[in-house]
Amino acid sequence: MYGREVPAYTALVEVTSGVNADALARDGVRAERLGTIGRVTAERHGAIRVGTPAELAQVARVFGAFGMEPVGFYDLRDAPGAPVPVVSTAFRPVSAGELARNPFRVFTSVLVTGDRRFFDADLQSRLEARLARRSLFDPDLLELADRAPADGGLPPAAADRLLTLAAAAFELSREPVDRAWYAELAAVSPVAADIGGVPTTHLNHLTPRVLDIDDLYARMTDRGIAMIDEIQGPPRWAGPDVLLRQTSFRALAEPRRFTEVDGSVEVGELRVRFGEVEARGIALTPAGRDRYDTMTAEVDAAVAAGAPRPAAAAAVWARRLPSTEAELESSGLGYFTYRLADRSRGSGRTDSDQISDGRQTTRPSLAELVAVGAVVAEPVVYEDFLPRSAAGIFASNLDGPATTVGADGGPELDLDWIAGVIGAPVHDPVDLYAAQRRASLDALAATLGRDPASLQPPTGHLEETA
Ligand code: OOG
Ligand code: NI
Repeated sequence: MYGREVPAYTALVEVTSGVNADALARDGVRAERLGTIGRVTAERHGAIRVGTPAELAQVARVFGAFGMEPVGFYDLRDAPGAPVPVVSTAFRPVSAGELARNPFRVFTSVLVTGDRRFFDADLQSRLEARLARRSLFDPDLLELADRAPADGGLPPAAADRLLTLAAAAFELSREPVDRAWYAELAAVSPVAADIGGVPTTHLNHLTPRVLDIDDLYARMTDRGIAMIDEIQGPPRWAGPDVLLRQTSFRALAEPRRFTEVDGSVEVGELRVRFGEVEARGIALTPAGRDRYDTMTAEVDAAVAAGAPRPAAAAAVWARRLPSTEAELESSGLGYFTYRLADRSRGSGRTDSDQISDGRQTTRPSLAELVAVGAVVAEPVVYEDFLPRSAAGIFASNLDGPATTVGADGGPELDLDWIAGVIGAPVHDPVDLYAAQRRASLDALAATLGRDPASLQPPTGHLEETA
């Protein structure tokens, strides 16, 4: 559906497969360190935007039918230089097994109509009145979506109907757009216009995963496609891939029908939907994330002082972050899972080889087991988003930034607010990564016949490399 609607997306997917095939040929098994080529090829994230808490609650029901649960909270309203009047969460599978089967997530934003920094009282009430009159989802879709998890699945015909209705719900509407109303909202925020200025929601972009985003960027540029100025997120560097790097090309003009002030219908165009691609790296622990935020601030300061960003980033990253995956693990800055080494590959001692310290023999710590190769650490892939990159992606694709009208802070919204709206818990990404790591340690402890409490992951306290 999306490829038919946005042919440039198909081109992006083609270039992405070319880059991935070449990375696989060049790097062999290393290319699949953070995901099999099968998973990486299938992987996508989409983005949608809705207008009200009630619409968000319905979105949660639709994605719930596909095993996708809300994870994380992103507030884009005070993004520096690029405020967007929305807060967001992402719907995705939460277990590693489910993610392997369905590597699909949807970044979902809801308009904050009550935020006075964007909407005055009059605009708010007209906006809310319009939003209250529309319905994004067919009642049959919602009914089937509720039935799927409740019944543990749907019979094939009902499942097909669920898929058809769900895909249709995210198609671009062919209904004419009220030109004056759209323009009024766009003057406040182009994202507000894309949400409240049209009668339905639609997939804003659909993002494939690429193994070498620098190569992708160069190939798209060679094809004459204007990419945004910089890749968002971590810079290119020689150390391990962490978190998420993203880039996009500017929204393409799409024909849309407009109702004019005199009531006539004219064809015009809107630039709203764009192409985005991403490369995923290792999930960082809270200590690692703090480090990342510090590094980002240092790079910004160097750029503000006149340094070119790539050089500034390279210097800061080389100074601040361990340059190998093993050090990222031992420093406690990244999330890893642990398993017993495959002994047939002769990869070292096992736990039965106790480490003797003087006269006493003690059971080795996790760090010791990893150091001697008895236990193998595998990186946990970052499955979520980065607020600053999200703001950058939003901003780089809009005709102008949001204009804020008032200085007062908007309503305080957080993860619990989204949970209240949806009527179900919203996962904190950190809890999910930590639980995945803990589960692997518990399984390892069971294999070794040890007390799980004796296998503790490294805490992120390593002194920064000088
Ligand atoms: C969402 C922008 C954020 C990402 O990948 O960070 C996003 C939107 O444009 O609706 O998709
Ligand atoms: Ni995106």
